[in-house]
Amino acid sequence: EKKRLGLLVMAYGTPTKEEDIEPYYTHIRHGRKPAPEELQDLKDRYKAIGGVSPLAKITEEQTKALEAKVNELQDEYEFKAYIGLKHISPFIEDAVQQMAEDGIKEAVSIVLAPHYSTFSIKSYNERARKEAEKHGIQITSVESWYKEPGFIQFWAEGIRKIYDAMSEEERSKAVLIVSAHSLPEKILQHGDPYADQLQETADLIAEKAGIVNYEVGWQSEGNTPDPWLGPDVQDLTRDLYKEKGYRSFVYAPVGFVADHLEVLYDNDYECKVVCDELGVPYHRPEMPNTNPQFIQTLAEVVLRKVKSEA
Ligand code: FEC
Repeated sequence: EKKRLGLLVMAYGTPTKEEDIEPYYTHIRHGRKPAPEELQDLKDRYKAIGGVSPLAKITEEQTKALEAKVNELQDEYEFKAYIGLKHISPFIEDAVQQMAEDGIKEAVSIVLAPHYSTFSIKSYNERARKEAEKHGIQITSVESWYKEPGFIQFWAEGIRKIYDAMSEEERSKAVLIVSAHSLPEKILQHGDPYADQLQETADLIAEKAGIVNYEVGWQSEGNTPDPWLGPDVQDLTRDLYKEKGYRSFVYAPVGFVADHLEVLYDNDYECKVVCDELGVPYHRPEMPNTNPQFIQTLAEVVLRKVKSEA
């Protein structure tokens, strides 16, 4: 008889219909309603990527694929997956509650974001742990998985493909910009590893892909008065063009794992606008989504966590 384990897969979440955009945005802003023009701006961005974000569907597909993979790779445990979202229903708490109703006593959790930060992974994990405690569920949480060889390999291959398709002339003037979602700079005062983890990811990917010219950048920063981690990828693009003479730009938003607003708009539209302005090619490798090598990597991370606790 296999042992039953809950697999809590946590992700950011996205509105699936227009009327959900306001409550979603309000939740992201810790309960402060956005001003009408802020809300309109967000609605316009969703419109620009086709109305709704593909993220909800991709999170579901990733979760299903991960559940199947962890069950396929071993025969000691029977995993049942639950999606718990940060900013929209089903919330993390809903997922844990559902586990309790299903009689789950032990669970493992993973966040669909590679880098640890007090602002992101820590808050996901704490919400899961708090709710699990209420129900007497024992939960262990993966904290980060940004340097998994399979993950590095995934990005290196996508990047390599782009560079291999370039003319020699283009390749010699190309630069790789490795990025993640910006966070308020104040996280650094508390020793947050987020920025170092992104740098390490960039170093590992560049080495694996054999890319010498690469830079780390930050994207999608919030609309608040306090300073955010920089340089912003758009400013960085202009600076690299001017100061280092690069004439082809390859963007690897490695802090994300799916096609969604922050990639389809902030990279594919906003960064591309800057590239068009400068008259240089814009490139972006595919996102992990349900790539089998990527799902296999996440499955191995989950199983390793379970075995280390057993
Ligand atoms: O709907 C979609 O397709 C996109 C979903 C989405 C992902 C995502 C990932 C991250 N965020 C992180 C931090 C912040 C901080 C703020 C913030 C604001 C927004 C807004 C939207 C949004 N985020 Fe997000 N983020 C996604 C969507 N995010 C929409 C609000 C409008 C805007 O600023 O663009 C600022 C909050 C504030 O105002 O105080 C901070 C981090 C990640 C990557 C890790 C993760 O996935 O959890 C960190 C996907």
